[in-house]
Amino acid sequence: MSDVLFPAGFAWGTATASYQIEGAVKEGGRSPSIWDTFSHLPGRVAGGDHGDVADDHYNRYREDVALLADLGVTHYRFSLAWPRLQPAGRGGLNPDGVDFYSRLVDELLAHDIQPWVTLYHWDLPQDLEDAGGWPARDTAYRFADYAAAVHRRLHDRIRYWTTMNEPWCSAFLGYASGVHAPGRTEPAAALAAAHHLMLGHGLGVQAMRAADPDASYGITLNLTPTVPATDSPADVDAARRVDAVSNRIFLDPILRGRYPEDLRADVEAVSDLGFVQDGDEIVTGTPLDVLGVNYYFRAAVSADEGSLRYEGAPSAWVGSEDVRQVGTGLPVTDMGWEIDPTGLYDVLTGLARDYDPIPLYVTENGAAYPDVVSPDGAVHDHERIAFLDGHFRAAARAIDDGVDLRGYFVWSLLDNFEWAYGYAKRFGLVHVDYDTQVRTPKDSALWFAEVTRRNGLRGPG
Ligand code: IFM
Repeated sequence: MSDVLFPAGFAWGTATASYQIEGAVKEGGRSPSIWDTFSHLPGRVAGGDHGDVADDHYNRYREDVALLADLGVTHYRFSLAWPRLQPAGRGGLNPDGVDFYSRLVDELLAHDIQPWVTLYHWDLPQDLEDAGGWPARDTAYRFADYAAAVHRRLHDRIRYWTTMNEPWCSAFLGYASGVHAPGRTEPAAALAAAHHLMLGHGLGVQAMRAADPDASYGITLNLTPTVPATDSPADVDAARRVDAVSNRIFLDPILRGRYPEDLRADVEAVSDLGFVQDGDEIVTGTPLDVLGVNYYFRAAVSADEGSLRYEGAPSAWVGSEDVRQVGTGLPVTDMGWEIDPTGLYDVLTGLARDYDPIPLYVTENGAAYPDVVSPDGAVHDHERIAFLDGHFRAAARAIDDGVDLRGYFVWSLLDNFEWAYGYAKRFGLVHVDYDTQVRTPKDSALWFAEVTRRNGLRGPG
């Protein structure tokens, strides 16, 4: 039986985000972000953890690029810290911030690795939150200015630009359930935040494309295939509603230039979406070159009293607070997320079926496990290898079935600050000892290097 091979030129990479790895929160003129503030509030992050030091990537980026080179990746996806580049969230850029990313980019290019940047991965300058945050329309304009200014300085060497990472999390975990920074629990504000994230995205793409039409522009969405727990009409409708407020609330304004009608009805009691001004949906629907897909799990949902998804926190599913997520009995990762590679296949083929053609990249997929360094000095993370192997095969099946999938980024290069879970959850291909900052490539890193080298997997799909 033949091996599973990916198309020639397929992009293999790993992904990280600034606040999760950089540390150095007070170095080089960086200002506080909402995550600095939030993580230092008592009880918000497990273990009282914060990103003050994280992986100290700011000072160790050369070592980390060498690790990437050992993985044989063609691309590296990382995010730019807005508070490092434009500390006040407006005005001129901070030369030290530009210099840091410029050095990182040069180091990557020297190793023949293409930089793939995300302009916003959740670290909003605190000054902008103080001025209203994402629920305030002005933040969209601030983002577009920031995007244009950074692009001006770095587009000569960065050819792949992503505006936002997972705006669903920024809007609904940040402003509805409050389990992420800034920790607000205001459902109507969360809907406004979602809109302004998309508005900022569209304005940012327009500004960057005007300056350089030849680079690649896109956005990354976390997409969660949602299925009813039973075939009862109530559960079937719950799945439709959660799909609307999780997936289509972004997919439709971005890929079709209009909000889904059923979503408008679902959230009516919370908001009339009066913040959507004439012409906004043309901006959110600004044409893109790629769509980034982050996939972790499928959600089975049931209509019930009160969402149990985020224990103790209000529901992130605005307008569908009666819906809860239920287990289906599949094995789970250390996050408690069910392992379901067919969900990735369904997301990719569903996009190809339901929307106009657009090149797709899996910009994140990976798994947390409680990895330890063994007495032999290695990290034997066989569960992660099995997880990735299953998901890579699902992606290959989607390509075979006609999906225009161009690349795959594993989350994550390094163990890092996993937001409200702090350092308790390890997603890295490379283990990090947070006391010593020693990096140890896990068995999955060695296995992944073999995948990138052969551009595929041993054995049939
Ligand atoms: O760590 C996060 C990342 O920042 C965004 N996507 C999901 C990952 C795992 O939770």
